[in-house]
Amino acid sequence: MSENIFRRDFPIFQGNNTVYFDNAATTQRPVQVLEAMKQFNDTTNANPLRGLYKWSMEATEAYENARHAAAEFIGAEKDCEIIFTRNTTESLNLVAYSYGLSHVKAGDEIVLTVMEHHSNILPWQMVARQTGAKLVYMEPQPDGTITDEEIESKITDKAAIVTVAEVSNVLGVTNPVKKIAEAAHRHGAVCVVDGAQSTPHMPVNVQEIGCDFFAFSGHKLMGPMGIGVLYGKIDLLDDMPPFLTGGEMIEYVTRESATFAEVPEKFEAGTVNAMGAVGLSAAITYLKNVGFDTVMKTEKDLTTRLMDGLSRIPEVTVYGSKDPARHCGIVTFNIEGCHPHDVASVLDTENICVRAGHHCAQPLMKWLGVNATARASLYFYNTEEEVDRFVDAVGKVRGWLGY
Ligand code: C6P
Repeated sequence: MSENIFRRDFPIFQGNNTVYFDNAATTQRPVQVLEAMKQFNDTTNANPLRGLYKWSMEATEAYENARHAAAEFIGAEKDCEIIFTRNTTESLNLVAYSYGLSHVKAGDEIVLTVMEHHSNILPWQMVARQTGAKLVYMEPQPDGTITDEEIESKITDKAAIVTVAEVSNVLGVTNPVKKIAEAAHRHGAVCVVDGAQSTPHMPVNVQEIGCDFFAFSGHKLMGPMGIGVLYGKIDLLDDMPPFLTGGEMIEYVTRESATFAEVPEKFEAGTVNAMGAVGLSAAITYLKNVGFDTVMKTEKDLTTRLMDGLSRIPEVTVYGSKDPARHCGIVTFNIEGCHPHDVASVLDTENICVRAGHHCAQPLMKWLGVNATARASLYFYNTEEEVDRFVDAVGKVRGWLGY
């Protein structure tokens, strides 16, 4: 079996035999990311955007360089279209509270899919509740595909917002975001893409997609937790009210009122997460050096091996497409007669980490006709040996649980 040359970069994998198959929840961090953050901490740490002394100005420069790296990573036209947030959830809430509440009206429709993560459902439920708009759900085919007919029938002139995950965190399927953005614009709506699960696995270009907003998290692509990105088209961002207030997001403040700084500062209230941004930038560099060709090929090969293995266990049901290439390394399954929480706990005794539960996608669970599932999610640093250990252990779970 082939050696995975990237594993040696990850301190957490050294000196143990833990199989980490929960990469859709969060990824591990290579030493290059940790070192970039340590370097910032040890040489540059100061509050950015405020001080007129060397460290603060260097911290500002490091923070703005990270903004440029994020802009380049997703193909944004301008650096100022990148707003740093805490994570995808905060990015989506920013769009909902700021754009949503100021633009959506009673009778409008907010179109989304049943496979959205709760972080891309709850903010829109809030907008619908507060404005009198209606939520309209696009339904996938059994293999997870959103068809052209579904797009055309659900996105109409009533749509004000159309929002979709580029990759589902449960089915792993990639949604036709470009077609969905085009349909949204044809009907005068804006298109919001949740890129939490796509950015770690495939090249993304927001201008090619044509979306108006795009959200992702640093920790899902080997960066630190606590740093996320919201991309927005500058004309829309300029026109939006602030989401949170205070700190350097102001221009001028009187006792009664305030005027606000330009984008992106307008949306970055309080002290920013500069060390997180530096870590995210290092993660982007690391990911680029690995290369998306390698990421996608490794994930496809490992997923093929994993799905082949599971297909030989009669009691296992895998959800979504039968094609491993359409899973982005995410394989969601159940074992007949076993609760997924028991499956995850038993696998843990074999040092295998998978997630079990509703995966923050309860409307999708309902659509699948289950309460919960187990989920293995791979990344390019996983290996064939790990897949074989996982398949072997899954084959024994029923026996271990007394069947
Ligand atoms: N999904 C999972 O195990 P945050 O937590 O804000 O970084 O990301 C939220 C989020 C939004 N959209 C999608 C498609 C996601 O998958 C997630 C996070 C993790 O599936 C944790 S619940």
